[in-house]
Amino acid sequence: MHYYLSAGNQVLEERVGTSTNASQQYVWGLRYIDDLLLRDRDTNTDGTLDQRLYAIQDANWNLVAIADSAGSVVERYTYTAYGQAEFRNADFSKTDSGLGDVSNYGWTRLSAGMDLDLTTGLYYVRARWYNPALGVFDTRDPIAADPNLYRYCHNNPVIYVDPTGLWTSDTHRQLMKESFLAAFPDYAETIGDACAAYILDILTQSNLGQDNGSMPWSSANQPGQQNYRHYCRDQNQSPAQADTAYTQYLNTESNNFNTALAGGSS
Ligand SMILES: [Ca+2]
Repeated sequence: MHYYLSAGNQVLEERVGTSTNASQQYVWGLRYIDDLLLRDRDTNTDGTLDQRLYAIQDANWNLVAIADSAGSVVERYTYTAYGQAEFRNADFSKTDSGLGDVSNYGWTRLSAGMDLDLTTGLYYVRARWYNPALGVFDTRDPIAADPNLYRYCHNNPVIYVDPTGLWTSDTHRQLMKESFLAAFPDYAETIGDACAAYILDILTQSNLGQDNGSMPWSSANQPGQQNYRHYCRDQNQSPAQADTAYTQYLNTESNNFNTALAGGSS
C-alpha cells in the first residue's frame, strides 16, 4: 500500500502496489487532525472510485457509524474503553458470528479516528503503534512526555486523545502554557489574561487540527505552515529559528486580539 499524505500528516490517498489509481481517498474536516468527513473507495479495482461513505463521530472522535450518500447508516462501531472495535450492522447486530471483527465496507478508521491495521490489530498513531487489546503503545514514548513510556492517554482514553503518539491533548495544552509563559513572562501586564487565554486556545486547537493557513486565526502575513509549529520545530528549523517564529506568532496574535478588542478590525 502506498500512502499520500497532506502537509498536516493526514492520509489523502491510498494506492495498492504499483497501481497508479487510487484505491481509497479521504477528505478531512478542520476541527481535528483525524476529523474524517468521507471516504471514497474503488470497490472493484477498475480504477474508478465508486463508493462514497460519510463518517459519523462521537465527541471523542470515535467513529460510531458510516452512512451512504442517501444518509442511511450502513455500518456501526462500538468500542471497549481502550478502543477495541466491534463491527456492527446498521441494526446493531455483529457483522459476523460472534466475533464482530469484520467490516463489510473495508472500514479501518475507528477509535479516535485512528487507522486500524486489520492484520495486526494495532492502530497507526503517527509516531507509534497503539495496541487496543493491551491498552498500551507497543513501543516506548520517543519523547518521554509521560513517565510511563507505554501508557496511552493517561490510561483514560474515554476523555483524552493522542493523535500524535507523543502526548495527549491535555499534555499538549500544558506544554503550550509553559512555552507561552516562558515567551511572555509578564503577559498579565502586557497583554492581559483574556488575550493569554485566547492564544492558548488557538495554540491548542491548532495542534490538534491542522493550521494550514485556512484556519480563521491564521494571519495573512504568516501562512499557517510557517508561523510557529506550536513551539515544536519544523524539520528545517534550528531551535533558535523555531523560538523566534513562535514568539513572532504570539506577538502577531496578541496584536490581532488587542486590535479586535479595540474595535479596530474591519
Ligand atoms: Ca471502481
